Amino acid sequence: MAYATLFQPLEMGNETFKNRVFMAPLTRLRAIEPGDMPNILAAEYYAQRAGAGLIITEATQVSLQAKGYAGAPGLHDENQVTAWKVITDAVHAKGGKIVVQLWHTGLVSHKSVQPDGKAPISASDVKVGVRTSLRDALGQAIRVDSTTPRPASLEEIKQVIADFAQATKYAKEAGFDGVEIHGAHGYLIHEFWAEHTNKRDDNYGGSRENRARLMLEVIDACVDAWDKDHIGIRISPLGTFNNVEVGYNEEEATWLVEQINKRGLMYLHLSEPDWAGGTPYSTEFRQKMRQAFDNTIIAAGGYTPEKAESLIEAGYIDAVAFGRDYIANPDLAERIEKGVALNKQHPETFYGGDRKGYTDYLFMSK
Ligand code: STR
Repeated sequence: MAYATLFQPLEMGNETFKNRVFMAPLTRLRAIEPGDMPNILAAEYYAQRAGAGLIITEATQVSLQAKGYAGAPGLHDENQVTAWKVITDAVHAKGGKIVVQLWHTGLVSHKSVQPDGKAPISASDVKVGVRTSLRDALGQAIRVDSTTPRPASLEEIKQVIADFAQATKYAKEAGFDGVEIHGAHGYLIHEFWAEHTNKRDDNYGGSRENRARLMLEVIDACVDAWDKDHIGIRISPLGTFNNVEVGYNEEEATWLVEQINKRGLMYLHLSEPDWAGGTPYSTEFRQKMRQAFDNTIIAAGGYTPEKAESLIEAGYIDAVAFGRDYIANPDLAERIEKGVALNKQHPETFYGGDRKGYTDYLFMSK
């Protein structure tokens, strides 16, 4: 079972990536509080996975206000930059490449993790019925209903955009190979895009142009802060995760990707609906995505290597990102290439905890 394309190098931005088996962004909720510092174990965890063509980090806050989960790290102060530098150095020392995924969690947040104890911001005050993960007195992850959000003021929207730009500068300083904007899964940027959660009547709501404005302004600010060759974006068209997108609209999704395409970004990362039980993309929709976007398309969501290989060969995608398989297999790319069986996953250690289920999954025996 030799793969013809999965292990071909890929040109993206100004760089060459050694293969097309990428590590998807994976929240692990092991960051240190207070301070939202990546855990020192994260250097070992990511370095173990340096065989991936590209590592996309766990989603990382652009500000204190962006926080929604206890244990997700931030990239909004110099201490965090110093901590992330240890991680990027460890990955580079093993010949890997790593970008940081930046998010604002919007309505998924909870007032207890907000800097001012207020309700989290969103486009509007729509409650969608979603849960987040906080920590109890012993530091264990506990699931809690998110706080009903309040509409962001225009000043707060400006600040969010500035925070994404500043985090992008910090990412460069911390030695990352780029930045991925989290525009998917019902977090803040997606909440502005989705009609279900955006009831605004100003320039940020109503028409598709207005609902896309936050996403596109964030992209432009990040490109200004670094350059287009180091910025990618993840979106989840036709998905309904976190109860945000309601109803499929292929035409609007295609229009959005066309607007993103005008920015000439390093890549478009599509989180497909399959992983969360949604309807798989049709071939026609894949064709539309490919036509709308000129640069690299990364796909993720319940992929097998075989499916990835055939869609790369058909020309619809360029690379695949694996999530849960990368949690359980530090050497996933090497295993796929050699046809070696994968480790068993332990979902009870996905979120929170220590090295168990984090840095202790075994490598294949040589
Ligand atoms: C959804 C997709 C995404 O972009 C980021 C995350 C990270 C946190 C996850 C979340 C996920 C799914 C729902 C989870 C949450 C942590 C707690 C929450 C698993 C994968 C629940 O248990 C309801």
